[in-house]
Amino acid sequence: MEKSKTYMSDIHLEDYTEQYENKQVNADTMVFDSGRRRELLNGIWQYAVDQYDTCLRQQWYKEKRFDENGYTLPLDYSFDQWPSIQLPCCWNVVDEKFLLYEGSMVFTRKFSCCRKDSERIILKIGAANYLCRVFLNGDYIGMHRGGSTPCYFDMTDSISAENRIILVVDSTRRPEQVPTENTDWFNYGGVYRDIELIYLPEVHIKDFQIGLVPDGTYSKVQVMVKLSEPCSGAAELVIEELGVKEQILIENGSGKAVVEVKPQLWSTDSPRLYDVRLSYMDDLVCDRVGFREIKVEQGEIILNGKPVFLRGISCHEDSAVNGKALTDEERLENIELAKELGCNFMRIAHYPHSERMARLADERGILLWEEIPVYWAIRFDREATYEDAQNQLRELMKRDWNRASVIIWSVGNENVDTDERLKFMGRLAKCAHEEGGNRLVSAACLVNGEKNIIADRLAEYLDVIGINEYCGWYTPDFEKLPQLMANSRPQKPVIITEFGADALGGHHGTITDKGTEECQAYVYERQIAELRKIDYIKGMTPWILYDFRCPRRTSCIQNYYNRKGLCSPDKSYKKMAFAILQKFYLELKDSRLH
Ligand code: GCB
Repeated sequence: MEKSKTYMSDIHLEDYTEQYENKQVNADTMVFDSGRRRELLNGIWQYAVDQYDTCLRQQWYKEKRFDENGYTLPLDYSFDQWPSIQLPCCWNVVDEKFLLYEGSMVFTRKFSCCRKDSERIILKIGAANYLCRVFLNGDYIGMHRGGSTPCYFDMTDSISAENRIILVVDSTRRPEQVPTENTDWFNYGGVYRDIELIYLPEVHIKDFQIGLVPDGTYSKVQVMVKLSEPCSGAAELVIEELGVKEQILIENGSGKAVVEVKPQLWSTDSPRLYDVRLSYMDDLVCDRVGFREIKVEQGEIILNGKPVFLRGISCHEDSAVNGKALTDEERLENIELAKELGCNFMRIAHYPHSERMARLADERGILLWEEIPVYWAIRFDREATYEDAQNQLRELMKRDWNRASVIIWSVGNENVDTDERLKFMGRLAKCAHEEGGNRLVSAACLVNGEKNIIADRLAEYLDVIGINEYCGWYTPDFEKLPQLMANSRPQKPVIITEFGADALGGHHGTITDKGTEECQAYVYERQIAELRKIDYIKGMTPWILYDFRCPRRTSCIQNYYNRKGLCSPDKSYKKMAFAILQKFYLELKDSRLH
C-alpha cells in the first residue's frame, strides 16, 4: 500500500490508484442500520474540483506539511479555505459551471465524535456516484464502487474526539463500469444521499430479515438474524401489536426462526405496517414492516392469493432542481402522481433509487419494481464487471429486503441476447432468487425484432418477462404490435415495461407530428387498445411519469431532456396522454377484475 516515498515521487506516480483499490466495502460489509443511534454528517462541507486526481496522487489526506528534512512543503490545497457546499447534493445542479463536470471532487469537513470505549463507528453514505474513497485523520479507510447503493465504512480504528474526514468522489463514466459509458439518462456526480455516523456495540446485529412464510397460509413469519461475531445465545423478537415476544436461538453468530402469527396482510389498498424490534445483548434494531405474499402461478401474478394486474408507470430518480438528490416531498409527489394516474405499481428505473422511496412506497401502498443498472451494452465478457453488477444487486437486495412494497428485482434493461450476456444475467437472476427473499425476478428485455416475437433466452431464468417495445415510435408500424402479440407464446407473465413517445408539454399538432402531445396521446391510445386484449400481459409500466434530464437528447423540442414523460420535468403540467392512461387504469381498477 505505501508506494510513494517523497513529495516529488508522489506527483509522478502514474499507477497512483493502485494504493486505493484495497479495502473495498461491499454487500458483505453492510450493517443493518434501521432504528440505530446515528448522527447526520450532512450539512456544510468544503470542496474542490479535482480534475486531475491530485488529492489521490499527492496524498493530500496525510496533510504532510514538512518533508523528512523539515523543509516546509508547498501545498496545493487549503481544506478550510475551500468554498463550501451543502451535502448531500448532485454537484451538477448546484452551480451552472459544474453542470457537465464528470470526474473527481474532494469534499472535507471536521467533526467531533463522542464514543464509548467498546463502540464501533460506521460511516454510512447512502450513495455517491461512482467511486467513493474515504480518508479519516490521515488514514485511508476504504473505497466503494457503484453509484446508487449505500456503503458502510468502519472508522473505529482511526476516529478521535476531533476529526478531519475527506471523501474523494469520482463520477467518470467508464466502459467497464455498471452502468457503462452510454446511457439514456444524466450522469449526476456527487454524494447525493445522507452521510451518517452509526454507533454500534462491539457485538451487534449485522443483518435482520423478516417476512411472511410464502406457503399460502399467511400464518407464519420467518426471521433471519446474523451477528457481527460468531457468538451463541438468544435474540429477542418483539412485535407488540401482534403480541409476539419470541426468543431466537443464535448459534455461531446466526439464527433462524419461524413464528406462528397471523398479521393483517400488507396490500396496496391497506398498507398495514408493524413496528418490529430485535435485540441481542445490548444491541437493539427496529424496523417497520409489512407482510405480504407474491408469487407467479399459472401465468398470473398473485398478491396475497389474488391475481393482480400491475397498473404501473416507469420513473427515473430525477428532479429538475435537485438532480438525483430528491427530497421526500418530491418522492411523495411522484407516488401521489402515480396514484392519481390509477397506478398500483411503479418501475423505478434504471438503478437503485433511494431507500426512502421503498419506505414511502411501503407506507403509501405502491408496489415496486427495483432495478440495477445493467443497461444496454455492459462488458458482459468481463468477470470484474460481473462482480460489480452482482455486488450492486446484493447491496440493493440487502438494503430493501424488509420492504413489502418491493415485489420484483430486475437484473437489467434492454441488453442484446448474446451468449455472454445470457451467462452474465442468468447468474444475476440466480443470485436474485437465492438472496432476494419472497420476490419475483425479472428484466426488461428487447423484442426479437427480426422475427417480431418475444423470445429472449433470458426468460428461462426469470419469473416475469419484461418487454420494452416502441411500436408507433421507434418502430413506425402499429401493425407490428398485434403481430408481435400473436407471434408470441410466452410461458410466463409479461409486463410491458416500456412503450411511449416524446412530446413537449404545450406543443400541439397532428398525430403524425413527432414531438406533439397529440402524437404521444395517439401512441398511448393505440398501445392500450392492443395491449388490453392480450391475456398473457399482466402489467405495464409505460415510459415515463415525467420528463428527465438526458444529455443525448439535443433536438429543440428535447433541449437535453427525454420528453417521453406524461408530465413536464417539474410535474406541474400534464400532457394529454396522462388522461388517456388514467382512464384505462381507472377502468381496470373499477372493473375489480384486477
Ligand atoms: C428505452 C430505454 C430507456 C430510454 C427509452 C427512450 O428503451 O430503456 O432508458 O430512455 O428507451 O426514451 O428511448
